[in-house]
Amino acid sequence: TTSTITATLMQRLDWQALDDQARCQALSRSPLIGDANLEQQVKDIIDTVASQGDAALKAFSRSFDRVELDALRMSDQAIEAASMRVDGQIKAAIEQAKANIETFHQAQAFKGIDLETQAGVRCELRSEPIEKVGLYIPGGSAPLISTVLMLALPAKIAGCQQRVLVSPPPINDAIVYAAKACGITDIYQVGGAQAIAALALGTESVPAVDKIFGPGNRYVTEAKRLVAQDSRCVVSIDMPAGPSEVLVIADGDANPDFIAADLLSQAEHGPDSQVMLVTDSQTLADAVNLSLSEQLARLPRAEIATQALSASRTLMVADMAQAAEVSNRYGPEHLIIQTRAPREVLSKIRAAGSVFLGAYTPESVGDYASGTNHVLPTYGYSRAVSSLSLADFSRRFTVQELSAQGLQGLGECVMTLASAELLDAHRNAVAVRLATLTGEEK
Ligand code: HSO
Ligand code: ZN
Repeated sequence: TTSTITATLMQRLDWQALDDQARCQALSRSPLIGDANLEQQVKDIIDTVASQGDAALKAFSRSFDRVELDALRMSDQAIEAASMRVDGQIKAAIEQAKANIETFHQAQAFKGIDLETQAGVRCELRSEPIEKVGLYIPGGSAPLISTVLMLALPAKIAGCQQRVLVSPPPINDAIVYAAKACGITDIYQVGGAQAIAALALGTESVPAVDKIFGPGNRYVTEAKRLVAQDSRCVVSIDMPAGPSEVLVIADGDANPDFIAADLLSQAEHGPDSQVMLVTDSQTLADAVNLSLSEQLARLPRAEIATQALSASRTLMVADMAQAAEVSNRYGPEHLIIQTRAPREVLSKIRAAGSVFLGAYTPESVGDYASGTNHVLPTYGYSRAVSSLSLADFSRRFTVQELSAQGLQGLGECVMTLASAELLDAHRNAVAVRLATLTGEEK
């Protein structure tokens, strides 16, 4: 007999009983907080930074962060002092994570392409590092030391010359240490939308960059979206960002405590985090629910996690093939597969930011230290956007070179297409050259 009644923490739905509209609903994310007020507020912040530069950044720090700054840039002595205060065990953990992340990202080096598409027509694909990059590290209740590694290491490996890190003051000592360990020398104590504006437009002390990376709250996300479209600057952003999420595919063999722990690790990120369990086992779903309530009780961030769980779902499916279908439709940021044959399920997976296979691969290992990047597409963008990689810190460009013989072999084709497009100057650029070549032969 069951003496304790455990409340169902996540809404449970039977996938097969749902019609298409209900299935859409079951996989929906909470709407991104699209408030017109937010856009106007952030626009005002960007304009103030544009007109007042450093003075604006200091004034915003005074009112938003309650910090009085004399210098925005951290001095070498301040970086050194902060690093000294970091515990040895944390330093060792940072070193181990760093080594793995370096290994995995170094292996992503671009190899280039150099070939002939037809005789005498040489085409190349080359890659160059983006020169100036801005890395945003959020402050707040959880100082994301790991995000420093995930951004600064690929930027360094890619060869980006100027790597600027910004974070709201006071910057956590371990963040400063990690930045230094990853070769960052430019650290600015500025956060929020004003930091994004500074990186996009430049101020007296903060240099303008070519691309801005990193997660942040809704002000930061909105600022990234706005500066990417601002005619006063030419700046790109890494990817669109929404709240963090995980989907777990599990069968009756899975360990419910492991799954509950994984769901909670994502749920503790924020009240808007979303966690999904997709399983064919009623027994497992019940056991996970029980374990969730037990583990929740012991979590310092229980309140945040409980809120996240209340907007999360357990979906009952017929089998693992259907579980993969559901996951592909959702396109999760993180996908954990805890089943008898996880690689069999993996072979059916089309869209996910990062995948974690088997009982001994919690999402946490990828968040910190396995070597993969934790900056991943959320909100279903995994259907079109890739997880952050070395390629995001460089740009590709092409080169072509034709020999005389090459142009003779391709000229007719180009002239025909140019004529068909009614673009005579294009046709002539080939024709004048071919004329000199026939001239030479005579
Ligand atoms: N799960 C987060 C990354 C993170 N977790 C950082 C802990 N620290 C988004 O992928
Ligand atoms: Zn995490």
